[in-house]
Amino acid sequence: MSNNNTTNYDETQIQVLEGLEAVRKRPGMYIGSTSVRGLHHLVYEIVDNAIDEALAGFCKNISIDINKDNSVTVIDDGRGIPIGIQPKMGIPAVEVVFTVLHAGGKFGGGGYKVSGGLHGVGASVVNALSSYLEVEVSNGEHVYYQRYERGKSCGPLRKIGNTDQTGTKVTFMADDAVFETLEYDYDVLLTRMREQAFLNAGITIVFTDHRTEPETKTVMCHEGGIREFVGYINRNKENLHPHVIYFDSKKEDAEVEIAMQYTDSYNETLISFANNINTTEGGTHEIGFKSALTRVFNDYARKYNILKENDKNLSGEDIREGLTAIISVKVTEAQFEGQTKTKLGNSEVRSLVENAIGDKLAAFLEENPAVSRTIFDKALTAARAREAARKARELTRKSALSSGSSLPGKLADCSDKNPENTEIYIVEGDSAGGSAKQGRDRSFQAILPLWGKMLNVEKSRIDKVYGNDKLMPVITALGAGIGEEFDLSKLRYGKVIIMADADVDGSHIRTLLLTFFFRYMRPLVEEGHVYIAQPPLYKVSRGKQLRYAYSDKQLAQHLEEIGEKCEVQRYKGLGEMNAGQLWETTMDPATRTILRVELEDAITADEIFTVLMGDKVEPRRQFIEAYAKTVRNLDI
Ligand code: 28G
Repeated sequence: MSNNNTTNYDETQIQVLEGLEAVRKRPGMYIGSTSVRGLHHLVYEIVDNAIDEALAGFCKNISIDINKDNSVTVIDDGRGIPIGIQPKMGIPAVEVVFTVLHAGGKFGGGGYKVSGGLHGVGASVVNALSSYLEVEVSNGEHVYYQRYERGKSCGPLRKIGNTDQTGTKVTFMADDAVFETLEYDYDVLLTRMREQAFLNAGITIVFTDHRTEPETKTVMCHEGGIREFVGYINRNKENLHPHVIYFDSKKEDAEVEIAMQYTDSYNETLISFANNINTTEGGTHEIGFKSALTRVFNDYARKYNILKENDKNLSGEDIREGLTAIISVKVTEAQFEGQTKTKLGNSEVRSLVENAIGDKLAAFLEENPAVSRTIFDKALTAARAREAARKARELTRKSALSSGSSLPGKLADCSDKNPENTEIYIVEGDSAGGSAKQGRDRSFQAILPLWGKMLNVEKSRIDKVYGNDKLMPVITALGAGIGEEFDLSKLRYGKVIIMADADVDGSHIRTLLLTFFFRYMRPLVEEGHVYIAQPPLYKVSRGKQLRYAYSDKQLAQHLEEIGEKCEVQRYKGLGEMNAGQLWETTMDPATRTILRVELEDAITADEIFTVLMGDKVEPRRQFIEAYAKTVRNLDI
């Protein structure tokens, strides 16, 4: 990428758009929310600035420390934010960066900024939302220091010492009057930092959590960049070829890198970035990649008679089965579109990516005939499965038409048809299903009982899903289809609530269903429609007094409050509650708790499902040991 604009970049270009007051009034506008997510965004914003300095070629090391008191310190060894007086404002540039909204040129154009956080906000937003922030700049001669409180400087920039180093150090304490919590989640931050270390080959990121005893420290440096990223994502999967395929291409104002590797999985993992921002909504870079891949593979298959004259072309999905690919593009004038501004719009990027991979992928196939054969075998099997699934789908449609109803026989539907009001309980076991049907409010609650062994979709293709007697009722009841055809707007119930026993079997069913939703109805999970019911674990009674406990802690509380002489019943399953109790404890919106299933990010979720439901036993054991917390969250 060429940075020919950087030379014109001077302090006069900093645009003053709004005061920091606006940020404090409406923090959500600038950082998305004031939940833990927004809190994490503060860290991303500051780290992004350090990464930009690395991208500009001046910084090699970045450290991030979560301090004991939940303040955060970020240090880079770049040039140091300029301390010279900015003519327009008459204050040091560093003070402008921290006190003037949109300073830094993200919006002004002409800047070198290519990475960026949620809404392209910067250091001044972090400052505005911090009870205090301290910055230290080393310019190779002196160290300068300034402190701010709630965005306002506490005094002028001061020279506090001498140094032969250069760099920037920022410490901030998020404002507890703004944020719901100040408790950072180390794993969430680590995932993001690791991603940045992969995307910016060669920089070293040291991430330390001082809240634990001893401190938790992770050092990340990936000389191999996104090649290593693919290897990392595939580390728990079975590869079809040992080396990650890699292409890159540079043009004047755009740069593209692609790394890919096939595994024996039935899923596709395509992750794309534009200017280091994860473009979860896709965009022109993904389109370019997919069309090149489809074209090159079909050309090769024709040339070597893998596809005969009368055979149809392989579809893109068939060719991408089992593929893990990362696309990273860097463009000077990135256009972000879509609901969450994570879709790349630049039209020129499409052909850039297409051309970058075309020739090189064709060459790879020619040079690796054995690998090519394996990939084609897989794609051909995928194509046959997809065709079988299509036929099965037609059959279900026809039988639904002839029987007059497309809804499963076991479903007890609700009378309201507006998904905004309705919910469906997917209930494990016939007897619990019976109580749920009796206990429910039939105006807006539908019940679908499930029983018996559920299909593990992690180990089967889509043709096994169609016609599966456990999953088909779920698919038809929800009414939105599966896979490529899934259409959230057709969803028949706004809330999909999984209700299973609080034991090992129940947990297994929950995980299998969640895996199915994640692999075949991902928007359902992403848009927050999936919930887990929380049945009580104990009933505590004494005379006429009756209480339910949903955890051991709560049980202890109840026992303390109503005394020793009470009766405790431990529920082993939903079936032990009668209809009235089930309603009261687990289904009545006024008294129940239900947990919404949230995806922190798709990459981590993919990893969790791969490891939990896949073939490899050792990674599963390690995972459960290391991430007992995550598994609990997932399978609450
Ligand atoms: C440690 C926490 C986060 C940063 C720099 C370096 C420069 C810079 C940052 O400039 C834009 C351009 C010049 C005023 C640029 C230094 C050019 C020459 C920089 C960081 C506006 C800001 N020398 N390092 N910003 N300038 N690290 N780390 O924030 O005119 S921000």
